[in-house]
Amino acid sequence: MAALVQTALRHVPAVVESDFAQDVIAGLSARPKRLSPKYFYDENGAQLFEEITRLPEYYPTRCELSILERHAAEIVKFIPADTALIEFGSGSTRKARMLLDAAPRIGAYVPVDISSEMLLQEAAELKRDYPQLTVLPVEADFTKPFRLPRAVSARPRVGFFPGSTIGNFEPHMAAAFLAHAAQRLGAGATLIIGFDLTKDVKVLNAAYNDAAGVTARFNLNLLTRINRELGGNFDLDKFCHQAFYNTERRRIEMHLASRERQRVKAVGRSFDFRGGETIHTENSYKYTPESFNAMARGAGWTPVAAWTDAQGYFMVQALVRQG
Ligand code: AVJ
Repeated sequence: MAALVQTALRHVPAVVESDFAQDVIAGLSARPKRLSPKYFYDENGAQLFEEITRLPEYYPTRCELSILERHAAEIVKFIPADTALIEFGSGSTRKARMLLDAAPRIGAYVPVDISSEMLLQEAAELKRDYPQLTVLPVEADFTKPFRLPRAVSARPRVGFFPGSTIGNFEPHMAAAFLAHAAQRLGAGATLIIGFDLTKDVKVLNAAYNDAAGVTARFNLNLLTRINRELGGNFDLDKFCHQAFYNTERRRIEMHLASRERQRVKAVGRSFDFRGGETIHTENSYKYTPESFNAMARGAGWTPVAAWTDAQGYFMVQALVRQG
């Protein structure tokens, strides 16, 4: 009996310990079912997201790039000499490079990202292109507390959080993130942050329901990832992508809807789906300049400047820490 128990224990796969495994078990056991959008970004998901950013319907990336391009000189006025620029969830360094080019006196660049492969590769390429710059990648889930490298403690600190990633957080979590960022970046800190604005519902819905179906593949890739990494048996033909703007809550919701009643296995467990039941995979909150300012003020920041694109679709703001 003891031997049997031991054998069983030895065969418990290591994945049971991972955050991903735990979150999948909890999320698929919850009512309504849910999964965190942070798990979209495995290698394939990161690639699909890059593809999304080039879709004609997906305006946020283009709008933010146009803002950074047009206003870089003004934006970097909020970045003191020898600053450590700390980017949350960097992925590609394309946007940071626009600031680095406009403010060559930035002393250190600290990309913080959950996906180590892309992080280290991008950091190495940046180091090559900016030999004067100290590059200190931090592999961490920036939604949780993490330590800044000791080497940045003597420098002024500017946070950089582009891409409207903050839109993925529930409003109370977004406020908590901003408050933690204020603490972590310390006295005198600045935060440069990009967020998506409310707009015509047709424009919003089209951005998350592209004609080429890339967003659908991006959403469904979460199931592929569970199949591969957590021994799942999701049949992708039995789920479909759903995305719609929830006007009351000012957010795009993405779901994966079960086309029929079915039972699926993952992480060694079974999960039952009713026909039409969904897994809620993402919220993408849209703000008005006023609603964002109110949240930032409540979290210890003072908005000092804001820039938008020609259509008024997207906003980049500079915030300075209160007190
Ligand atoms: C990376 C969170 C900004 O919310 O628009 C794009 C992710 N999801 N299409 C967004 C996403 C579907 C994106 N963010």
